[in-house]
Amino acid sequence: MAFFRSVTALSRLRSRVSNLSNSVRWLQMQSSADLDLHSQLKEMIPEQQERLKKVKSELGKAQLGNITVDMVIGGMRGMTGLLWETSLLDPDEGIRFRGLSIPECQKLLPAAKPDGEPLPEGLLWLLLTGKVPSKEQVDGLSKELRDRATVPDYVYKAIDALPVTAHPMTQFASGVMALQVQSEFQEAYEKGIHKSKYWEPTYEDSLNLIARVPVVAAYVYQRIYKDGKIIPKDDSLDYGGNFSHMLGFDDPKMLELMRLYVTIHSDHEGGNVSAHTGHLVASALSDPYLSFAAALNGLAGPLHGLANQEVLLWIKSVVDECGENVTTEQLKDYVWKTLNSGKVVPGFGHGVLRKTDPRYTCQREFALKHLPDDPLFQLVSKLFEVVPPILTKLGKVKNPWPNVDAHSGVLLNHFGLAEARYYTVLFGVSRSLGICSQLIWDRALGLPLERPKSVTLDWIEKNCKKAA
Ligand code: NMX
Ligand code: MLT
Repeated sequence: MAFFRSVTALSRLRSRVSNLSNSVRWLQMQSSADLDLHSQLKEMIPEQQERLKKVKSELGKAQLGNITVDMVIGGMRGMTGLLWETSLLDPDEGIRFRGLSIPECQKLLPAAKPDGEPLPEGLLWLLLTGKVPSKEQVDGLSKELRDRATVPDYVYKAIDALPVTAHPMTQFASGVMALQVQSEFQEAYEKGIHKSKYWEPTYEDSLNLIARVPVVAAYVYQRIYKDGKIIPKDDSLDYGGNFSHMLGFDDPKMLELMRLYVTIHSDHEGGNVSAHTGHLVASALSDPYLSFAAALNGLAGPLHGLANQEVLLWIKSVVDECGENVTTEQLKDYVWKTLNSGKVVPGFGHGVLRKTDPRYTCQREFALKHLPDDPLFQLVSKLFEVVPPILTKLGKVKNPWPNVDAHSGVLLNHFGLAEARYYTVLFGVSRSLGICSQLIWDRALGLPLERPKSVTLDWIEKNCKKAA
């Protein structure tokens, strides 16, 4: 019997491993002897350029679906129109970063400690190369990012020129624009760089930008909410850990939360507002700073990244009105009150996802492990039960389930980062990893200017009657 049990267990394990290895079959686990990130990319680019050429010549005329008037009027929902290499979103399963789901990333990417959360640098390596890095490679990249993390004085002065009451995203995006002064791409372009070399200064700008945005973001936090003093980086810490440290939070659990946070918010394929904006602006050969600042301005909208701010403010308004021990009935009434006043329930719904966002699920697991008794976490859990049936009842909401933003605020709040208006800045820091990784590939593959065709209502009325 014991023999059969162990055979069954072994075959279950084998099938789990083979499922995992199927989804990552093209990924390579790497040894510390492998090349550094820049050299790896240099080696990969000619292969990928050939691959793109082949796809164009062999599959260029393949149809990817019909474009309907509904799609044109309805925010291009369901219309495939972008090439985005770093991640792909499945409506039911959620995001896969270069083929790896979030639980797979948690298993495979190097962590700061045993069984810890993935290091965002490891994810950056994965996004850029499609390969899972070794711990040594990730440590090397952590150091490289720390070495690049020097922010010129005029960036702080540009932020200081704004009233301290300006929204944190306005201050952050202004800081990113000020970083642009050091763009190597812009300088190289002005000197006449050959287009085959565009990716090199784009890589430099991108790594510098990724390294510097946590410093700028931390300054914005200190300026608005603390005494305005800069907390210097700690050379013993990784990217996510250092970001938490520069914000003034050194609890080891908060460091782990920040690693998870930066990893899971980094990329969500190409069509979301921030990624798409970054890609569009970059397609005009705008440098990574200009492109990323534009992306941030999209992220700052309440239907996109600002939803994380809206969620915590909304949860706090529930507590203000009904108290922490709000009953299910009170909660239902509050949700209906929100809907009846013409507002959305923040943190629920999605343009593509049709199930609970796995980024919500992994944050819930983090909460169950580290803060199961937190009253706001318990409220978030209650909302998971109460909100979806109500949204379903409305009859028009395509996805009643919670998204990434429904959960992040209560985790940050638990560790003392309670200033909800700041939350989208954290999302923005993380998104630099995804947007910049794809931007380097845009340049390496020589992707063209983005310029879709638009039409007028007149045009639709005149030309679509027959088709209808
Ligand atoms: N609360 C109330 N109404 C909603 C919600 C919601 N959470 N989600 C969708 N609807 C409404 C939506 O406003 C639309 O109404 P109308 O026809 O009157 O304009 C209708 O349902 C159909 O919308 P969908 O096709 O289901 O969703 P769509 O793809 O247009 O929008 C979101 C997706 C994410 C913008 C939408 O679900 C929403 O507004 N959610 C709340 C805000 C939010 O959490 N955003 C964060 C998304 C994740 N992120 O980080 O970016
Ligand atoms: C994102 O992470 O960008 C959001 O979930 C929105 C989206 O994917 O459209």
